[in-house]
Amino acid sequence: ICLSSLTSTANDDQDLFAFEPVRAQSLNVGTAKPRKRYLLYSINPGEGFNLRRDVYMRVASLVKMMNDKEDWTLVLPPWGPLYHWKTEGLKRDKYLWKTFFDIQSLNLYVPVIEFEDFLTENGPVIDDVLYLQHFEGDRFTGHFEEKIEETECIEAPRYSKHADGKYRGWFWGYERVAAKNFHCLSAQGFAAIVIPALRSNYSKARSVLIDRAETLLHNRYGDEDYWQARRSLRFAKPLIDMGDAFRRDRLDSTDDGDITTLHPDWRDHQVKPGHAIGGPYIAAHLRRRDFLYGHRDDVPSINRTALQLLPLIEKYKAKKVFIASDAPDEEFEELKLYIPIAIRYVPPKEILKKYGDGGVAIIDQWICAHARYFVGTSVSTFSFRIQEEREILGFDPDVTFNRLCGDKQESCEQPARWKIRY
Ligand code: GFB
Repeated sequence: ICLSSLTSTANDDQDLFAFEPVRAQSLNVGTAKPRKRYLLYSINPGEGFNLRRDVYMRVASLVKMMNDKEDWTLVLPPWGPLYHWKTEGLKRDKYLWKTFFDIQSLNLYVPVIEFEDFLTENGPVIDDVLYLQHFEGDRFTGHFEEKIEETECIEAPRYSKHADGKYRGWFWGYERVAAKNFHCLSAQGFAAIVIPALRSNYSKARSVLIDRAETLLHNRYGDEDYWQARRSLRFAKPLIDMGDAFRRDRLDSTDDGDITTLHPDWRDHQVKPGHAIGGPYIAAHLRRRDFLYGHRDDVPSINRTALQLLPLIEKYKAKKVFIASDAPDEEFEELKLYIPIAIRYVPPKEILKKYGDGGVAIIDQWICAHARYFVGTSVSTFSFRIQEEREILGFDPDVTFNRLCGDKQESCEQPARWKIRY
C-alpha cells in the first residue's frame, strides 16, 4: 500500500496537511473532542544519549504539530541499555525520564508521560508498530525528495509474530508488552511525513510506536519551535543541584555571580547573547575512547589538548579548567601534569548508583554550560548539547562554539553557530 509520496518542503504545511477528507473523518472535526491517542517511539539501539535527546525533539515537535487538531500524548521511551554506559554494577536499563529530565517542564511543550504510566493507563499492549527503514538501494542523487511507503521489511526486524497473533520484540525490557500490528515503512523526509500514516491508514490505532525514529529529520531545524522543544528539555532538579554544588564548592561559581539564573519556567526565560558571563573557569569536553578511532584526525592527543588549553587559561584568567570527558583516569592524570589546575567531577558512589552514567554525563554538561569559555570535541553530540545549553543561558557565541583541533591541524573549522531563536 502506498501511503503517500510527498514532495513537500520542510515548512510547507499546506502540502503536509493535504489529506483533508481523511483528516476530517479521523479527527471528528466539528463533532466531538478528539479521542486521546498515544505516540511512542524507539531508536536504533546503537545511538548514544545525546543523539537520542535530539530525536526526542523531532518527535515532540511532530506531536505538537498534530495536536493542533488532535489529542496525542508522547510516551517517553525508558533509557538503556546504552553502548557507552559501561560502569560496572549499575542498572543497565529502565531508567525513567524523570531520572534525567524535568517532566513538568517537558509537559509545557507537549503532553508527555513515562512508559510505565502508559502501561498503567493503557495496559501492556501497543496497537501498531511502524518500523521505519531507508529506501532500498537508494543512492543520493543530489535531489532530496520526501517519500514514505509501506513495503516489505528490508532487514529482519526486531519483532516477531507469536502464536497468540501478537508481536513481541524489544519494548525497553518490559517483557509482558506486545503489539497487535506491525508494518515496515520506507521513509525519507521530515518528521511530519508520518502524519498521513498516523491520521489515515492507521487511524484506528489508539497507540502507535514509531521505531527507528532517528530516520525522521527535524521539521523545523533551528527555528523558534526547535528552540522551544530544546528549552523545555530541562535537566532533573537533583542533577542541577549537584552540578551547582560542585560549581560553588570547587569552582567558585554561582548563578548570581555568573549571571546565569534561569527563570523557573522556560517559556519566560529570554536573554540576549552576552548576558551571561559564567564562572571563573574554562571548560573543555574531551570526547575520547571510540572517537580516538572513529574521528582520529579531529581528536587531539592529551599533550596537544593541553597546548590548546594553556593560552585560553591565560586569555580568560581562569582559576580552574573543568574537564568533562569519557577519558580513562590515566589520560586525565596525564593532562594534569601539563595543567595542574585541571579538575573533573567524580561522582560519589551512591549518586552513580542512583543516576547512572547518564546522570553523571548531565552533571558534566551542566558544569561545562556555566564556564566562562567552552571548547568541545568535533562532531560530538555531547558537545552540541552543551553549546545549546549555553545559548539558552545567554553566552556570547564566541565563548561557546569552539572545538579542539586534531594534532595535524594548524587550525580547524569551528562548529556552526546554532543561535537561539525565540
Ligand atoms: O552522548 P554521546 O553519544 O555523544 O556520547 P557523541 C557518548 C557517551 O559517552 C555519553 C559518555 O552519553 C556518555 O555516557 N561521555 C562522553 C561522557 N563524554 C562524556 C563526558 O564528558 N562526561 C561523561 N560523564 N560522560 C556519538 C556516539 O557520541 O558519536 C555514537 O554515541 C556515534 O555511537 C557518534 O559514535 C559518532 O556524539 O560524543
